[in-house]
Amino acid sequence: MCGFGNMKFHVLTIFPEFFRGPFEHGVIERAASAGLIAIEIHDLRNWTYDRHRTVDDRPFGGGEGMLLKAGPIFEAVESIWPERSEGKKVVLLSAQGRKFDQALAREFSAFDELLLICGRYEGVDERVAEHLADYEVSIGDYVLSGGELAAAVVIDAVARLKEGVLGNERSAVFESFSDNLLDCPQYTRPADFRGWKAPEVLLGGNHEQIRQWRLEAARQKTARLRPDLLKGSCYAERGNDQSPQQE
Ligand code: 9D3
Repeated sequence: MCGFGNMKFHVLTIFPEFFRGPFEHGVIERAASAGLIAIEIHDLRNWTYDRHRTVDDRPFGGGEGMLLKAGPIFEAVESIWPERSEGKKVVLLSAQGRKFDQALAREFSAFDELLLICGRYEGVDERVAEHLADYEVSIGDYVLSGGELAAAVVIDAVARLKEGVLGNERSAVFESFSDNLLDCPQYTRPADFRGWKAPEVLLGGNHEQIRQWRLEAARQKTARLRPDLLKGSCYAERGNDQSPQQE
């Protein structure tokens, strides 16, 4: 576990309705009900003062599309947090950001409050990244329509690291990516499904054999699907001496 005490997430968005769904299920909903985390959604248009509640404008120098203006975003953050402090961090979700990963999720889980700004349109006035945000974060190398889904991903990954959010404390500690290996393949009943058999070794009670099979199966699956994870891992140099695919 990383963070102790409860944690508050603020989301600044032009689509507040988007967040009705994602946090109303499972682990995150239970953590919010138990008061371990709190999530507040803020409509960026509350910090506009014109008749059309304008949040966007055309880019200087020309170019496609519209940008989110700096003004409403700065005013929103300054009214949500009249004072900034070490435990409060502003995170801009943008396609140009540093890639989010489990290490950054752990770093975030140590803070008291996060304020996530969701980009939209073709982007956000750069002064938000330069002078307001503590972090500029992307969730991966693909194009989304905006930062809302990304904010939901970040909140999910961070919230579940807080003390008490998962029923079982061990789950967050012994998790995939903690040692550069994917989880091992797992099977449940029936042992024979449409002729595809669960590995025999898992049906017996030899725990040492099972442990060895799982490690080797995880190593092989990681090598096949995520060879990038194995680089620098202590499992990278192991010979292909065991064969988990056949029992
Ligand atoms: C001119 C090129 N633009 C469109 C293809 C760049 C661009 C602008 C705005 C690309 C995406 C977006 C909206 N995306 C996000 O705000 C975003 C995002 C993403 O697209 N991918 C991964 N993580 C994130 S976090 C926010």
